[in-house]
Order: sequence, then structure tokens, then C-alpha cells
Amino acid sequence: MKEWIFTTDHKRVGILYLIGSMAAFAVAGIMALLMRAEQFNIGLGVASEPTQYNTWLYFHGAAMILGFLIPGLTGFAANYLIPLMIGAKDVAFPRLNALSLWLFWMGIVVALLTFVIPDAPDIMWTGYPPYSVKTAGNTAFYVFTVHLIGFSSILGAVNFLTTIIYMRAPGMGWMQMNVFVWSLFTGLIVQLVFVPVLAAAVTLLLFDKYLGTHFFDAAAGGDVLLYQNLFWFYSHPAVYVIFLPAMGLLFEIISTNAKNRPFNYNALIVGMCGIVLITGEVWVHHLYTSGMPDWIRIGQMVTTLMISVPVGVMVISLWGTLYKGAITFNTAMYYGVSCLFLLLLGGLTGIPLAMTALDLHLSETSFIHAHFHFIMGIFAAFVVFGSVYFYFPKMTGRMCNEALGKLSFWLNFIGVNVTFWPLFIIGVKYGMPRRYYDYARIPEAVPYHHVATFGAVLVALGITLMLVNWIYGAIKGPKAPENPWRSASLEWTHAASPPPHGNFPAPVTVSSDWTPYNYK
Ligand code: HEM
Ligand SMILES: [Cu+2]
Repeated sequence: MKEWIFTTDHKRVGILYLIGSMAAFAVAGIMALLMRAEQFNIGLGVASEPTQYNTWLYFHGAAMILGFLIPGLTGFAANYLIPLMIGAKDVAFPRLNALSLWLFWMGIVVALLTFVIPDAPDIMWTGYPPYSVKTAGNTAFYVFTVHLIGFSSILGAVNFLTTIIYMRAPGMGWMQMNVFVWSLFTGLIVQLVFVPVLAAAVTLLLFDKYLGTHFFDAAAGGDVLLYQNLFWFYSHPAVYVIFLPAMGLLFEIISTNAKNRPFNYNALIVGMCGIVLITGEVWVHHLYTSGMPDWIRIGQMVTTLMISVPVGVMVISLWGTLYKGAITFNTAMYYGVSCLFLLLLGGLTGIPLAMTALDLHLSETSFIHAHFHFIMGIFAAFVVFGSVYFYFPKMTGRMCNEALGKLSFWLNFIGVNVTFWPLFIIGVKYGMPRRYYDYARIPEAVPYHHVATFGAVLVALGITLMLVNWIYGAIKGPKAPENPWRSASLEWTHAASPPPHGNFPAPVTVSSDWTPYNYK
């Protein structure tokens, strides 16, 4: 126990991040089930009052993004894999790393206090004023959660950027790095630049609510849209803090299991860098329905559509990596291949949203809800799940049960489609609003909500089986072979499973023709 609490070993830090983020995921998942139960029919009253629904929505959104996806990718996966992939003994600043971890855990604890404090926060994950300032709910706890987790992620970004720049094994050139390392390098630059903006925005919110300032109070000369602009100035890039590392991990899973190098590696890296350049210029597409001059709307439509170019390059690269591959279909690869479908679905539904003329109608409907769940929530979650299966033998020295893994995969995959397809349809057909507690005026939507709630139950079952599989596998699973997926990456070829403190038996050097994707 003590060795874990005081650990500075990046692998243990990574595993503690994984446990924290899965805890956030589980509680946020229960909130999702409660919301789906409420929406199952009109006027059910599962929530004792409407604000309780808002609290569920708050916890679900905030915990999924700030507690699960970002820490799952830039905390767990980055910690566990970066030093191993670049042949380093640890991260650049191991103690700072431990501080990041415990700040993150404190954030999770503060978020969980939602369920015991009298006036729980009820402000989505967005915290828009004026509601967040006027509500009786405890907006401060939202702000503190953002502060703690935000500070943790800024420290993490500094640590990993330094590690990647300075601690690569002698001989490892930039264009020899794993795609995952590049994806974090780019994703963390975005994180470092934009998180402080969110921290500032929520701090001003705190001042408005508790100290009587009027930054966002139009009646007193403030500007209510200022908050939305600051929020999305961070939160659009935040989707790439999730999307980029998720893409990177996906390449590791797909290349290794298809025994093919990432197709068009150079273009892929340029695409990732391109996203870093464009991602700060598109946030206004989240505000199309607020008043603004046409030239801004149209300009934002152009920049938003431009983002599809590097995203498209990455997706083509993924398909190309599968081309003529010798594919092994293990559980990790099931998740990997399903992500190609999720990307297509999420990406293609993003394009109409980028068009102002269409978005004005679709904005704030359940179409958006389905779009961002597929492209961000489910896509990134499936990558995290796939990567846990993929690196399970490395982390535990044991294997998971493949049959149970595949069964739970199918429950999850079918479940998410059954949940979200109806929401696409009723968003377009009836303008079903998102974030609503009840929908008495749209009785036509009831059957669709029945289906969606049924889908959520399938996912809950799938996730439960997956967790059972992981826990059982970690304790009782059969011993893993040294390199079960026959990877060529350093973490498999040069380190034991699980690797000891310090990672490698001898310092690693690589030659100029080495690549982590050499499957000869
Ligand atoms: C093909 C590229 C994409 C395009 C053109 C696109 C376009 C859009 C647009 C215009 C909106 C705002 C709609 C509105 O609120 O009225 C939106 C919402 C959203 N998108 Fe995408 N998107 C794309 C890819 C992505 C990716 C890769 C992610 C995440 C990794 C993502 C995550 C989100 C989220 C989270 C929201 C909703 C946020 C909220 O209001 O709570 N999108 N998308
Ligand atoms: Cu956006």
C-alpha cells in the first residue's frame, strides 16, 4: 500500500490514473443510466425534481470528460507508455508526476462530494452563466474540480513534453517515434496552451457568484457571451486533447494487430501538427446560434471544415494500415476496428454541423448529443478499453479472457448504437432538444427513447463484464508470454512484463533504421 501511495514510478502512477479514471467512468455511467431511466417515458419522475436531473447531467459530463477521458489518455496511457516507448527509465520529473496524480485524485474526490453536499452543482459540464451564477447549486465545487484537475493536467503536460523532447533513447529521431508519442506531443501542446483559459473562465465565474463581480452579468455591464467564448476557446481544443492521443493509441493497436506500419506516417504526423495550428481558430462553431455577424459565422464555417482535412488524413492512414495486413482479431483489435466505424459516423455527422445553415436547426437537438458521443465519447472510450486489453499483459504479466472480452465488446458496441441512433433520428425529425429533463410536447419521441434506454442497459452489462474480466485477469489470469502480440515497439522488445522500476535491464539505444513498426 505504502509503495503505491508514495510511488514516483511512472507505471504505478499510470495504473493509479487508470483506477481513478475508471472510478469516474463508473459513477458517471450510473448517472447516464439514471438520465436514460428518466427519459424512458414522459413524466416518470425518476428524479425527485428537475434540478436533480441537472446534477446527474453535471456529474456525467464533467466526470466523463475531466475525470475519465482526459486522465485516461493523458494520465494513464501517457504515464504507462511514454517512457517505455521512448526507451527512458522514467519521466523527466517523477515527483511532479506524483503531484499531478494526487491533484487529479483530489479533483475526483471533490467531484464525488456532489453526492453528499446539500446543494449539489447542477450546471452541466459547461457551467454557463447566468444560470450557474443564479442557481442555489454549489457552483464552487465545479470550479474547484476544474482547478484541481486542470492544474494536474498542466503539470502533466510540462512533464511529458520535457520527457519526449529530452529523454528519448540515444539514436531515436523524431520521425522514428511511435505514433502514440507524437499524438501526445501534439495533444499536450494543445493542453498546455488552452487549459489556463478554462481555469481563468471558471475563476471569473466563482468571483461573479460569490464575490459580487459582474464579468458575465449583462445588466451590470458585463458580457454573458464572454463566458461561452472563453469556455469553448478551451473546450473545442479539449476535444483534440482527447482525440489526438486516442488516435495515437489506435494506431498502436491497429498496426501491431495488422502487422503493418502506419500508412503514410509522415503525412499522419503533419496532420497532427496541422490540428494544433487550426484547433484554436474554430471555437465559435459552438456558438452559431448566438448573435454574431455573418462574416464570423462564415469564417468559422471555413476553419471548421478545414479541420476535417487533417482528421481525414488520419482516418485514411488508419484504413491504409489495415490494407493487406495480416490481421489478428483479438479483443483489443475488435475495439480498434470498431473505432473506424465510429470515426466515420462521428466525422460524417460533424460536417453538416459545421455548415451554419444546417447547424442553426440542429444545434441543441439530440443530433448533437449523438454526434459528439460517437466521435468523442464512445470513440475515445473504446480506444481506452482496447488499449487496456492490448497492454494488459504488459501491465499485469497476465492475460484476460478473450471470449469474455469479445462478448462484452459486442454488448458495448451494439449497446451504443442502439442508444444513439434513435437520438440522431429524433433530433432531425422532431427537433428533440438535448439536455432536457422531460419532453411532454413530443410524445412521438417516446418509442425512440424506449429503444435508447434499452441500449444503455446493454452497455451497462457489457461494461460490468469487462470490469470483471480485468479484475479477474489481473489476479488469476494465465501467465502472459513475453510479447503476445509480436510487437516491435520498445516496451515489448526490451522490457519485462511487468517492467521493474527503471524499466530496462540496460540503457536502450536504437539505430537509425530502427522503427517501432518493423514486423519482419
Ligand atoms: C469532422 C470533423 C468535425 C466537425 C466538422 C465537427 C463539428 C461540430 C460542430 C459544428 C459542433 C457544434 C454544434 C452545436 O453545438 O450546434 C460540434 C459539437 C461537438 N463536437 Fe464535433 N465536429 C467534428 C469532429 C469532432 C471530434 C473529433 C470531436 C471530439 C474528439 C468532436 C466533439 C464534439 C463535441 C464534444 C461537441 C458538443 C459539445 C457540446 O455542446 O457539449 N467533434 N461538432
Ligand atoms: Cu468544436
